[in-house]
Amino acid sequence: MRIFFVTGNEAKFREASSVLKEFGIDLLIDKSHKKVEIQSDNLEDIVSNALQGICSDNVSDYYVVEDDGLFINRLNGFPGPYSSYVYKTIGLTGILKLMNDIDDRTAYFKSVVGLCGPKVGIKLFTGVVSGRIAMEPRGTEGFGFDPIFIPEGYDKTFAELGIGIKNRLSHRARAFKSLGNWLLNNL
Ligand code: ITT
Repeated sequence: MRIFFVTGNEAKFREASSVLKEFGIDLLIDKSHKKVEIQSDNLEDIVSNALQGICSDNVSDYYVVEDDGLFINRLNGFPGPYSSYVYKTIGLTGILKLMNDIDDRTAYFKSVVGLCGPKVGIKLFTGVVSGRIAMEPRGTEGFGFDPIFIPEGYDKTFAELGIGIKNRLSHRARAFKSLGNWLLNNL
């Protein structure tokens, strides 16, 4: 089966398509629909709302959208749903500055993936990976906050570990795996 991923982020698309390939699902990038993002501190609401703008009653294809956030515990979950904006404005350096003098550097990434399509309505799948914020950016692979995120059980950042390991543990891999399992059992 094939599914369209409505996203402007090709790195997200590459990671997600490699996960779904293992389920025999072809993921195609869809740049013709727009992912309309409401402002909310809840990723699930952002995803559900975006899907309502994509899937009408007589939709004939399956679509997914995904919204993510990096949640830093001692910053009360900041940047969370504002991660994209914070990445573009203060960036990695800004986040590291906010973490100066903070000992507890624990954080997690959360992904919410939403599916809509014929007879499906809207289904949501989530994935979380815990870890900590590095002292400085390290590594060249991946995208976004990967150079400053060290997943639990490792000493290297996602940008150092590379996509092979990232795709075994990441928030995105977990959310898309649960989508893949659901599709295998229900469609
Ligand atoms: P869409 O077009 O799909 O919305 P986006 O890049 O705007 O793509 P999100 O709003 O879902 O993506 O993600 C928010 C930001 O969080 C994103 O721009 C990255 O900076 C960061 N992020 C998300 N997933 C990440 C990951 O796996 N590794 C590092 N940073 C990530």
